[in-house]
Amino acid sequence: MNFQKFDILLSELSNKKVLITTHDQVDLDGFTSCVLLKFFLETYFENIQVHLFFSRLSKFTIDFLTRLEKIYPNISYSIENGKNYLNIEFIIILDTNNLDQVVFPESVKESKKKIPFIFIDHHFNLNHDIVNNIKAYNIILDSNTSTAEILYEIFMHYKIEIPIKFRYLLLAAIYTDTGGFKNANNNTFHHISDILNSNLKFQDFLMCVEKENDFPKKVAIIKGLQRVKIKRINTWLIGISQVGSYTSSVASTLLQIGFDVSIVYSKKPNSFRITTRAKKEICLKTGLHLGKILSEIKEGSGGGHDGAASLNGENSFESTLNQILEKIKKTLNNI
Ligand SMILES: [Mn+2]
Repeated sequence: MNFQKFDILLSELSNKKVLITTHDQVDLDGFTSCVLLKFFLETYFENIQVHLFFSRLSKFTIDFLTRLEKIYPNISYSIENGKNYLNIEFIIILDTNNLDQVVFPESVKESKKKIPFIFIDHHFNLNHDIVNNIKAYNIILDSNTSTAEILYEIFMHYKIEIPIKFRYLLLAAIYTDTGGFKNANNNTFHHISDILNSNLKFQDFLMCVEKENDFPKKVAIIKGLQRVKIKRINTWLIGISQVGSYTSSVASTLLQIGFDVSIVYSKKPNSFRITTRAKKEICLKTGLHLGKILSEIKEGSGGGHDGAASLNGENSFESTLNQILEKIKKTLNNI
């Protein structure tokens, strides 16, 4: 990470009223990164007003925080949604670099003032120009397995101690964003080994993060498996299926049972979502990058990583699905 650039950003932020936010349906990586950045800025600066805004937390995030608070009653992450977000002077958007995935508070939406913003993220980025985005200050490191690790490196660099409750969050963010370490790299484990200390037992943490599948999710996975269609390209297997919700759980399950690539979609009357997953092996051997493929589709708004990406769209479902499949086939056939 380029800390010279980050130092300039920090000098820009001093004495400002800053809003920190993330993508909608906030996952643990988005949540953790926001909470940590707020804590960092408030520790680093004496005079800064930092506000957090979460549009909606995902069910998994809420469940994790609830389980953690039951085991460790002293751990409390006060979320201050609903505050007034007037006169915000700078916005930092974490864990996404796609404005379509961000829901801003009403007062920010209505504000006539042009508020500058930056992204801190670990998803593939096409480096487009966006109005009010100060591109030079964006921190987009797609070699990191989570945004939380970018935050972790910031704490290390400025030698700020991370309290135990934030270590739990860091662990949870990294664990979930790497699919239980399946997509981790060597750096991920260096970070994890630093984060775990004598007060934090990995097995205690696992109890909070692992839980029995809930019923609707089980049904979605079983239906998704019943409906799966198989496409074979050389020796690679692509699984395509449809469910009402839980597209990402179904897509991950398809990889577990033997597919190399999975495409799972869910259709609503006026919108659709396509979730894709690929095994690390196929990405490394063929150069397949699902995030890149999905971000190139003009009909929808998509992006992600080489092995995990999703797209939301409103119309042209059939042609979008075909385009994705064709692009995947093309990559696999080029080998
Ligand atoms: Mn993330």
